[in-house]
Amino acid sequence: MAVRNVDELKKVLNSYISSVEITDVHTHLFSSDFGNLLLWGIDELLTYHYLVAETMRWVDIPCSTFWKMSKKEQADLVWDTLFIKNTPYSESCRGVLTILKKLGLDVESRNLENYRKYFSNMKVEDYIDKVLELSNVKTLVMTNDPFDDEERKVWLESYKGDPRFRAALRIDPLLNNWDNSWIKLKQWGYDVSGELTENTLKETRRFLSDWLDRMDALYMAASLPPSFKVPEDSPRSKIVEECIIPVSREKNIPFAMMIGVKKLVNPDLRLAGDSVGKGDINTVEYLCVKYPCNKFMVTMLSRENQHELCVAARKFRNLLVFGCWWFLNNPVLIEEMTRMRLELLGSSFIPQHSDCRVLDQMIYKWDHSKKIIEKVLLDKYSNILETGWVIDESEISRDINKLFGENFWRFLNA
Ligand code: HDL
Ligand code: ZN
Repeated sequence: MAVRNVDELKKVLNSYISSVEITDVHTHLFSSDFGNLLLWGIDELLTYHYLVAETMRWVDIPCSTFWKMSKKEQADLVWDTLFIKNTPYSESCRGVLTILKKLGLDVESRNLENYRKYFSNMKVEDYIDKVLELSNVKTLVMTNDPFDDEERKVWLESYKGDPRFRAALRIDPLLNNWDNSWIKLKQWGYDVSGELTENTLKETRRFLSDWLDRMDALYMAASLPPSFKVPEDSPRSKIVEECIIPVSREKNIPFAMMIGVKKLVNPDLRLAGDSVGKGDINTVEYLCVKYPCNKFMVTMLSRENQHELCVAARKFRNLLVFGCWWFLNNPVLIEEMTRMRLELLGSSFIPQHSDCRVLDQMIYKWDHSKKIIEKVLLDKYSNILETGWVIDESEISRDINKLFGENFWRFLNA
């Protein structure tokens, strides 16, 4: 059916955005195989590190006192501080309220004990089904770290798999902490040394290949500091060019670079202590041009990197830009970045990933982002209608499917 005016457009756009099956390309969730590594429920939601950081701005207890509290005591303090003593304006606070509403709980009651009761009767398998159904996420990609002892044990001993949960091999320790990581590889039977000899590089490639196969990983990923540079005279640069590039080429899988994390600027905040710095787009361009048969997914943490990342994507079809990551995952910046990307790249990018650490967050992260993406797309389609161009409903459906999943799967299969 041809869409000729804004009223028809609004209806068609809303129906497709509301019903599109989503592929969530980056999360920190785990299938039920991984037991307690999968976080869920109101107390995990309230102690999400974003809310911990926001709470510590108001209270005068030392972080060490907070960390000594039980999970319930921490959640009580966060709830009282951010939701009762202050208005929950922030995106992560509002997210908790969206989740409660979508679950059909009485948000107006502000009764945390009642919310806890709802979760106390829930089986995790049932809740996974409920959350994925509510958020319309068909497939999500985990963040899988073989250097995490608890997770590695599951992969080696008990993993069965859930087709909705796909793996990504996360290799931060290899790239950002080689001096300690090579010792672990040696313990695991890889004939490596601290020095990056040919044999060490070969054995490191074998390590990557073994884990990519074991996990049936869709891509390899690493979060990287603002100073991330290739080429440079460093173990990280050598491992990227001598290990990651050849193995991802051989397996024909992307290397996902998540650039701009300044780790632990406030160590007392632990996971909540990381910050942001502007990364170097020259490294992205260097890798894309030198390795045209390799595929790179890139997200950058600094707002100041976004425009040059879009321009770089215009130059390289082996570069797929994805998500509004972490400190960018706020309405004002999601809107700005989505407009910029549509205007520079058309629909050849992945507008969002959830980055969920707590299962329930799927509900709000996608609800909030879809509303903003819909608003921007309404503008863009309206601009086109004004020229006399007529858009068919099937074309809107095609575009939405590409943005919310097909661009990712097509890139993987390219
Ligand atoms: O490195 C990452 O994947 C980041 O997303 C971090 O996990 C960060 O702590 C986070 O949870 N961001 O949302
Ligand atoms: Zn993440």
